[in-house]
Amino acid sequence: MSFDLVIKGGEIATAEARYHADIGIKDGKIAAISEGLSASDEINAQGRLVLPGGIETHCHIAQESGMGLMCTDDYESGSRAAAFGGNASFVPFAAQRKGWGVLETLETYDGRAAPKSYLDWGYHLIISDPTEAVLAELPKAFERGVTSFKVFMTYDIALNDKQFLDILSVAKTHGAITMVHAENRDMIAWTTARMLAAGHTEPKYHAPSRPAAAEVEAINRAISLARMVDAPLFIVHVSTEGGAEAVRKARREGAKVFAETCPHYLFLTANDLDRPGLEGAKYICSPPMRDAATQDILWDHIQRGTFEAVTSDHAPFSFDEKGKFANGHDVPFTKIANGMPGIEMRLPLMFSEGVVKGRIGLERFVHLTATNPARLFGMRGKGVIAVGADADIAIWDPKEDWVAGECHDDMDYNPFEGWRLTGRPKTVLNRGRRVVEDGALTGKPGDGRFIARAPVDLTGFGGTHTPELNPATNFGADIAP
Ligand code: DUC
Ligand code: ZN
Ligand code: ZN
Repeated sequence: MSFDLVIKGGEIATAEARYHADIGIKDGKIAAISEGLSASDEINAQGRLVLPGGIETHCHIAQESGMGLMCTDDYESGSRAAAFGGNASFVPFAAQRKGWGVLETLETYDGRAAPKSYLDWGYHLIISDPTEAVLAELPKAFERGVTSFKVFMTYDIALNDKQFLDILSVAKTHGAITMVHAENRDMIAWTTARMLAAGHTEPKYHAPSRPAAAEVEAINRAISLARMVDAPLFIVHVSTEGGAEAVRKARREGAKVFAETCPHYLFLTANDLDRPGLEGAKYICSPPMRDAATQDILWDHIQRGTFEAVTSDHAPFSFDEKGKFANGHDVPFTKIANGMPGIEMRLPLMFSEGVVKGRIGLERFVHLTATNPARLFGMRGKGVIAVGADADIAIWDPKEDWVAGECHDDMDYNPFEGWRLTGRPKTVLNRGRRVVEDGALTGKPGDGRFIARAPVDLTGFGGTHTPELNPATNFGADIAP
């Protein structure tokens, strides 16, 4: 058999196993995994780890914030940074603006992504205006391979519970999964108003303005709604003990409830918001970081399998008047752009602080950062090293000792700057194309392809649950029997 490229002599690690073998690649796919393979084009992976390329399923790229502010990274800089961070594909959001249709939204994002992305990409469709017309148009999203939605329970784009149920039931009918930003809007509004009235306007008040209770309440409510119609639910950026416990309990009881947490909840705390001057603004993100005790609890949930994924929630706003301070420098924390970068740091942080420090095994690292997101979000042929799969591969130097500094995004800060880490992705292939090789950019913008995703595959994800809502008799809700 002839190959276009062979990766030779590395240690392959998947979500199940570790072993030494060569990988033969042909036409962008893995064609053979064996010993003694050769080709005229070879990558020497001696002493290196050969992993499924990371899949980043929570990142904001070329997307306007709730304030209407375009984020700092477009598909070129965002996918470039993702690749340097060991990712071979990503799934940013396509955000419906009020009044926009479904296809209008997706086509707008196609125009932003297709000419620029170094990596294969898909979209989660954010629904902020679920009118009858939009609900009727949603099947068009499935036809195009957009099989996940995201809704908000906070901000101006928050849906009410009826609208949330509409989305859940349409998603269920078509085999999609609904993601949710779960924080209680009114609890936050109430707390924030009191803080501002008391003159508490600095960045450090961002954290107490969004108390853990607001997240826990919203997660429990989101779970109740999803269980009522037996629809799959994915809770993004869980930051609290109560939220993680609610997910765990729901899963134990057989509900199709899944969740992620993010590196900033594992490695940073609310104290970072209290850095001198306006430095704390760099760490404003929602939900806010909590405390060191919560970090330990979230790690414990990672170890116990509560989370399906660890994602970056890359939401880049530069530390200047185009980003964080678009409303001015002398403004309360509520007017500072919300979000932090992290797409290039997610995998190195999880490898160094998770795998190298013995908190998680390498197999779980692969599971949380590639294999499981691919499965949950219908990315067939990605997230695995197997014959027939896309040759999406990250080759790591597991021993490199380095200090985090500037990233390859368009941002002017890295919240993890100065962190000393062990292990670094060196070469990343997307469908057999070298995007990054030995730490240098070799890919081209526009080489990535749109990933038409399959419906969510829940095989093996635990028990089933009898919905209280009987579609034959209750309210005519549009759910599958
Ligand atoms: N939610 C996100 O998912 N990302 C950035 C900010 C936010 O509120
Ligand atoms: Zn969010
Ligand atoms: Zn986000």
